[in-house]
Amino acid sequence: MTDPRRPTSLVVFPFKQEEVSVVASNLRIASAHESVAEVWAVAAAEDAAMAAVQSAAEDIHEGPIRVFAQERLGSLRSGKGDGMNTALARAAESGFGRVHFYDADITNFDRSWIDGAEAAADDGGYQVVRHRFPRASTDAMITWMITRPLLAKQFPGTVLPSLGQPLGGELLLGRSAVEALASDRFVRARSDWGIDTVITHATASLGFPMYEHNVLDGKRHALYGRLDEIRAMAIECLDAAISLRDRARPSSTGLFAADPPAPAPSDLKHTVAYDVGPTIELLTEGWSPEEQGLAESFPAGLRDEILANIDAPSFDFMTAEVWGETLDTLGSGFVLGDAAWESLAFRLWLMRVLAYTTKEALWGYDAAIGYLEQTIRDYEKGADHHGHR
Ligand SMILES: Nc1nc2c(ncn2[C@@H]2O[C@H](COP(=O)(O)OP(=O)(O)O)[C@@H](O)[C@H]2O)c(=O)[nH]1
Ligand SMILES: [Mg+2]
Repeated sequence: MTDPRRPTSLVVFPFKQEEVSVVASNLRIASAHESVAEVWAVAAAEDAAMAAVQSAAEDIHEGPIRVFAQERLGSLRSGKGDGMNTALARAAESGFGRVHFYDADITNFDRSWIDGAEAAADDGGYQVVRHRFPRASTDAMITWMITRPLLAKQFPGTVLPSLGQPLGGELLLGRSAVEALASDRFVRARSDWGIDTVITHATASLGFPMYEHNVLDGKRHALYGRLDEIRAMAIECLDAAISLRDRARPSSTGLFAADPPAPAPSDLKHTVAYDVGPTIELLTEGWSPEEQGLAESFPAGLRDEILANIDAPSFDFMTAEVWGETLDTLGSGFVLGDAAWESLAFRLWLMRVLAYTTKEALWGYDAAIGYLEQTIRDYEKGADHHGHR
């Protein structure tokens, strides 16, 4: 029997290049929590950013903090996945009862994030508690346009299309989930931005009871400007979602519960999450003959609309339905690491994001989010309809 008063949770912050004061504040908050036995900050590399966090951590005395660099464990670009997998491997060998992961750049992190996850794990016995929070209607464009549609198409009728934030990096894993993930070779290989997608799929398909917990004030963190700042993330998350195609289907009877939907804070309702004008310019820049050739292999109607972007930006045609067909074509052709495929996939995603931003996103927050949710239900229904698994 473990002593219920003894803290047994580990909190992990993967970090690369973040504001040191923000990281330090998060380390302090986590290590001061009475459920937390230890805090780990896992750096992308042994570099100046790691040294700065290490030095800041030396001034924190609330509890033990370890700062170390990630190991090379996976087979793709070495990124956040190696960071999370390094922590999972070490945690599986230690005695922690639970492991929390949080992004290091959250500026409104406080003890309520830990409380919320611990409470769901205590009360409901959930092995996986995922934090979910409201986002601006033009934020989360990888989640809404890539990950959720592909989960809906590939795993209709399971828990996966219902998850609000399948890419969320804020979650609690119970001991069994930590051990299962640490010994999962498919998860371990995913060293890049695809890690969150494969962890979400793995925990669901292993049948761990799962809970989605609301963080009412939203997650405040570093935002971006032109969408090419998240180009690698979009491409790697696309590849990760496609890579699940032939993986296990979660049973539809797995235990899943979530906090009820909650209203978004009003400032979020008026935030435009990225710079639209400069992003439009990316549609026409730098088409290579190889990329053009790939676009020519798309279904006839679609092909001409896509290729029009060589001369002038054009994206109104990329409706939810057309995007669904585009995802199908990407699903059978896209090759990670192939420059022409990456450029084309990124550009197609931009077309979809811009089509939505300049039309449905203008309807106001609640209507826009309602529309996005409906697109996911439609992708899921369309997949059922076509007898997809
Ligand atoms: N260990 C490690 N952490 C990373 C790496 N890349 C990003 N991170 C961290 O992963 C978290 C999420 O990254 P962020 O850029 O905030 O993604 P976003 O919030 O989805 O835009 C942050 O804490 C980053 O510092 C990496 O290569 N290794
Ligand atoms: Mg962030």
